[in-house]
Amino acid sequence: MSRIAVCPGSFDPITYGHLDIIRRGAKIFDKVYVVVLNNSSKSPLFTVDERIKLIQEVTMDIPNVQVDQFSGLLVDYAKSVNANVILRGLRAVSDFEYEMQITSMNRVLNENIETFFMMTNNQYSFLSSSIVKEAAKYHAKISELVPPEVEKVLQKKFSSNE
Ligand code: COD
Repeated sequence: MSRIAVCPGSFDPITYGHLDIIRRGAKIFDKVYVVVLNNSSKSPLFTVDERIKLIQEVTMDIPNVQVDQFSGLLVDYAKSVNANVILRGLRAVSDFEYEMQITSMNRVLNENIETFFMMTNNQYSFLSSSIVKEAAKYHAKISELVPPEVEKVLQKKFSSNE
């Protein structure tokens, strides 16, 4: 049986923290679907298509990663691609409460899908898309936080918004 995982997120935009979880996950699972969930409760900076394009660009060298999008229930998406694992990253304790709630709910919705957590790399424990956007908005140096492709589009976004 293939080990297929879904790595869901907003990825608005993808950071080195996300990329680290995706790379490590791709060594454990046969296939990893990186899925941009179109979550209506957030107002993203990047469109879903822009986010997908960036993820594709920075994961191009990982052959068992496929990028996709989905709106609706994550467990339904997982089922549609025969995935039995949801892959998530954990940073501070503050992530735990939210993750526990979503994991428990997903288990109620589909008890055959397991959630697999990977602890953040120490180097990226503080890193989130929100912090990167905030820094980019004020033209701070972000080259250690996001891949060059992402840095470029963030700089463009914030220079044209002024
Ligand atoms: N180090 C390690 N992991 C990281 C880092 C970092 N620096 N930064 C982000 N991550 C991890 C996050 O912990 C997460 O696992 C993943 O990367 C994606 O992060 P984000 O911030 O892009 O996306 P989230 O966490 O806001 O996820 C958005 C979702 C919509 C995917 C999520 O809220 C979700 O699964 N919602 C449930 C949807 C659903 O099915 N609802 C119905 C049942 S409740």
